[in-house]
Amino acid sequence: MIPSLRSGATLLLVLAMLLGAAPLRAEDGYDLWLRYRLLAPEQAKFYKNRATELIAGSSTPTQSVTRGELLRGLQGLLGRDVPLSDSVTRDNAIIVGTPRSSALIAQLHLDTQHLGHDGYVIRNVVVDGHAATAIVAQEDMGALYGAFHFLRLLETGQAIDHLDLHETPRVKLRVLNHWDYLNGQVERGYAGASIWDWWKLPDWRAPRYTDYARANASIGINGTVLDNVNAGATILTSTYLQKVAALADVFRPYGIRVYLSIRFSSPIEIGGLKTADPLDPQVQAWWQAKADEIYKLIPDFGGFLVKANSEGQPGPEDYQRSHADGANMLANALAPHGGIVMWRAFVYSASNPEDRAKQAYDEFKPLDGRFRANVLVQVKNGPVDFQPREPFHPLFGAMPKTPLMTEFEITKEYLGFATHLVYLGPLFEEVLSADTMAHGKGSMVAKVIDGSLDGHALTGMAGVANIGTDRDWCGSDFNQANWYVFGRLAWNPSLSSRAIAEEWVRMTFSNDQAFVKPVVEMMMGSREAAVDYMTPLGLLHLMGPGHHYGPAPWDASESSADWRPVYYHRANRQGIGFDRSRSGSDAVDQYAAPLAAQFNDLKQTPEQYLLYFHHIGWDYRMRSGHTLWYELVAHYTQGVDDVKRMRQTWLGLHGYIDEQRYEQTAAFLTIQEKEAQWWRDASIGYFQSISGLPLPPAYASPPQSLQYYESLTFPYAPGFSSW
Ligand code: GCV
Repeated sequence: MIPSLRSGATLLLVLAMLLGAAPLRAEDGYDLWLRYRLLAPEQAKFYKNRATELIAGSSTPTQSVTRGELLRGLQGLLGRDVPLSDSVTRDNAIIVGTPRSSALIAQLHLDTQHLGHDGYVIRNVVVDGHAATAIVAQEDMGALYGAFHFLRLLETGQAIDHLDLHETPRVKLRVLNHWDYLNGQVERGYAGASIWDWWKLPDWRAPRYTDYARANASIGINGTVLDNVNAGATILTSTYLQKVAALADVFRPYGIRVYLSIRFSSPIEIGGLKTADPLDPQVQAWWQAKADEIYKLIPDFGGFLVKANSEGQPGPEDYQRSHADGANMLANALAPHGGIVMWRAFVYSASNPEDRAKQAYDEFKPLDGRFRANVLVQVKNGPVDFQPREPFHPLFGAMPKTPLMTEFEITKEYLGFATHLVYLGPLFEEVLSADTMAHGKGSMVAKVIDGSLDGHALTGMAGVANIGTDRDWCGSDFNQANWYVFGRLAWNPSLSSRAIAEEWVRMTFSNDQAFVKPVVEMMMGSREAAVDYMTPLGLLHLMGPGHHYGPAPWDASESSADWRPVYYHRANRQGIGFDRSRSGSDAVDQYAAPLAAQFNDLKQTPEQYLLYFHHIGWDYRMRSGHTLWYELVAHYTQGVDDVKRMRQTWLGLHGYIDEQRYEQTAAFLTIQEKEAQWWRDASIGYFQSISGLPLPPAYASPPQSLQYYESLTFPYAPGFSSW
């Protein structure tokens, strides 16, 4: 690590002025983590001496993009143009390419076969008697990923003298899922409208599409599903496929494949058929013809994502066929073209009296081994629905014959929308590092996802995008970290969320340790803070009906029982929690035997999942020695205190970054503090009305009546309407 230049904000300002640059000029967040701002003089000087010239081809679109990125990055970070060269003319050149594209790379005789399509090596080498840094790959895409990695080293102030880095992604399909409608609305989107301007496509290809592809490539994302899983049939019409093809053209040099969410009943809606029965030969022929049409326009089309027989979407069960029948029919149509199907396991039905948390497992576990080789089953990280915390989904580890993708929600539907600062890295890491025990100890979810547990080559990770037309893409600067951490973990699910937070902070804001350290601490604690002020101790789904904003533990207004908060917490005079033990819904037995035994036993259940698995008395003694009621109040209060601390931390960081981004974060933290307090007060007020217990001494009563909290309404909350 190169030593940081200074420890106070003043010196940086002085240096910036000496350099003649406007100090910390306002930024609107558009540049994400690819800002490439001039490094501190000592750092820039150090790297300049190690980047004297650039040797990079440009005979394919991806090569051109790679070369352009290195030129742009080096110019920005070092403050001067790095000359391009065809041969090594001096020490410390940067050479990038593949043995096929570059004679210089070929003469290094590095083994690149094992790097596959996306892998790369970054190594200090000697070429023609000169020291150089080589970014070497087997394919162009690997070289682009390597170039981004190299620039990241500079942006985060890493040493580059003894490099010997080998990287290959552990997951094959690293895919964003956009919940975007063709009318421009984004379901659960809090960053403006959809970035796809369908009306102007295919003729107008907005520059933002290229910036989007570039940002994704920089973190290894290699696929995007353009439309909402609640899909209409229109996306498959010829008119729209032309538009999709235009986007695919823009994304191709960046290694991003396009996928589509499809509506299972499309053969009826746009094909004139009377049925969408997957075993009907006419239906099968329709999908085959549709696949042929798509691949004529988009030869590298990725495939389909399908939400079927879930929340009102049509599906194979409408014809008494199974999910496997439906998925395989689509997979047959795509297979000749190399396409795949991502079939979602997010299924539950209000007419099924079974615990909602059990329904996906009940339906999919028996289908293990019945899916075609080009089908992945896409499973949400938890059994209910992207809650601030829930245990990992019991399907992980339970379907060894089927490749399972995990689906994370990057957009913060249940976590305070755009304004709350909640870094999702710890949530993702908690799930990926959870041990399913499917093949004994060490059977982590990450190993299910990367295929190593059961020997699958087809692997994937999906994240529901938080991207919209806002200048900063994600609705707040800190929400960008959630896009970033998703990509980095999809590349390597074993990375630490703390390390990722640190590199993101350095690239997005500053390399100054006096800024980096407290901000990383703040980010790392932010998810737990949200769990505490929203749904501590295993509670979940207590958000307002429909829009999912703010507390509504009292709510029973939803048409479907399993959308109602009261369904989830089951609080009564005696106690609180959903009994999923063997004496309750027995969801515990969907987990591998040792975990089932642990979760079934109240005393052994981790307290963070307590009320998810057990209904227990208000006076139950927790490990702390306090009663459950006391702990509940303490957790809610702790969450608020944590946010107060986050805000104080940020207030102490004024001057380290530009005013524009500083001020917005400060304002958003003020909103978060106010709303954390609201969550705490409303929740405690409600649960107290049920338990009838006094607040523990030293804990403040809610300032308003429960009726007041219940009376609040949120018309036009973003991300939700009647669609
Ligand atoms: C796209 C939850 C969300 C819905 C979402 C659904 C899904 O229910 O609230 O907006 O629909 O999950 O993942 O399909």
